[in-house]
Amino acid sequence: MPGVVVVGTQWGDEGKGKVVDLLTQRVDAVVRFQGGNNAGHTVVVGQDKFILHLIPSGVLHENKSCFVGNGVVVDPEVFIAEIDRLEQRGVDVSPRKLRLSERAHLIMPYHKALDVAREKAKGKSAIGTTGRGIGPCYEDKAARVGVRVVDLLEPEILTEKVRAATTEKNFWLKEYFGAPTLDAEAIIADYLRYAERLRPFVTDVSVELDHMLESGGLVLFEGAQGVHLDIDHGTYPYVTSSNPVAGAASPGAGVGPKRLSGVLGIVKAYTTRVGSGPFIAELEDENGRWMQEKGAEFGSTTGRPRRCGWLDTVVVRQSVRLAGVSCLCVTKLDVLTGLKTLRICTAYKLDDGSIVERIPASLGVLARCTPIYEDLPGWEEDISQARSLEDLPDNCQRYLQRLAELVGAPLALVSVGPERDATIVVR
Ligand code: 2SA
Ligand code: GDP
Ligand code: MG
Repeated sequence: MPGVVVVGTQWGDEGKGKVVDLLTQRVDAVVRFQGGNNAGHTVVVGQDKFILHLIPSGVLHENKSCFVGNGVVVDPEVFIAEIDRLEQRGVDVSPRKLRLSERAHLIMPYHKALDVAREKAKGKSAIGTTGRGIGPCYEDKAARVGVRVVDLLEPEILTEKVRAATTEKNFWLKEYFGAPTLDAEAIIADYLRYAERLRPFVTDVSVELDHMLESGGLVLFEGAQGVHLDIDHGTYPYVTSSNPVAGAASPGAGVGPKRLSGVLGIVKAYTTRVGSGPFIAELEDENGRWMQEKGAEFGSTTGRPRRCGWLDTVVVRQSVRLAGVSCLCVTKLDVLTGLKTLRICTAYKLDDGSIVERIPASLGVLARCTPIYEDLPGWEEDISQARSLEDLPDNCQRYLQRLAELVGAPLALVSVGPERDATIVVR
């Protein structure tokens, strides 16, 4: 399997960071292909906890390559700070190991200012973005006025682009949003400084990956966010501005689709969502609070509390289809230990009594849906030390079996704690 894609099958924060770190030992390289530093991927090694935002979650391993692909939007200040923080903690993040695509788009200060201003102006209908400038950066990319990593190495082009963009963005910031404007010359000076730090990391990621794959190397493509935050397939407009589906690894890293031979879908054993938008199986009772507390469900980037709910297999089944998931990794199963009855949402009921098994495109229709649940008995036993399926209580095994059955993909891994070794390898 030359290229395996890891994707979140819900609304992100399924535990992709843990799984990517764990699987890195089996591959040669790890690649980010979409999103930016809106992502927060947590890796726990012994007593140490690392939260990665832009740098691939394989970085803690020696002698593995890490790539930031062209599909990622890169805030250079955050990228440099992340390198420095990791280096201070003894992690090798040299240009020998970490490579940055020359085609990746840069998040600029005006992207962050516009993200925040737009959310504020939306008031109650705000998306609940991370405020990191992700949307406005992808907008500029699509509008063909974005600033790319390669522009950092050509100061005249950088200067021209930043001056033009700042003039336009200042107009919107001041005239439309009543927000403070930005100084183009100060931005140019900062970005030219970042250029000197970034220069050694910059490369043609597509070419390097091609060499690696041609010579039999194994590559892991690390998705960020989750399929239901996908700009095309998610709960639009309550989505992010990239494509977290597995297929996006091809354009986002510059590899042909035939290189992608497997897709591992990460499924949290219950559901969480951070930010606004529909969430049919959401709980606002003691069960939801249980998941929030036991699962420590706070945003890894913004610290916002995550909304919690029962496992929704309509959501996951749809992701299995959209991302072509070949097998599953179920995470945070340990968080459910102690709940008497577990509910699994198997379909939705529309207010006219009809059954809905796919998420409707219309948010109006979705708002008329309520969950149909199947109840399963819970378990009391501590499962955090389980290392094989047989170590799990019968009811826990039943829950997993039913999950796999309902979503239509086989189990490959089960995670029972944040640490690397708190994992069951099924197949
Ligand atoms: P944006 O900033 O434009 O991408 O926000 C648009 C929506 O996408 C959601 N989003 C996320 N959802 C879950 N996890 C994410 N990463 C962080 C984490 C989030 C955090 O690991 O916990 O710390 O708050 C992430 N990034 C974007 C976002 O909430 C909006 O709903
Ligand atoms: P990601 O964005 O998908 O990488 O997920 P996050 O890192 O944002 O959130 C997942 C959280 O759950 C992190 O704090 C992880 O350390 C933690 N975690 C991952 N797997 C497990 C697990 O199996 N059990 C428990 N209790 N925590 C886990
Ligand atoms: Mg996260």
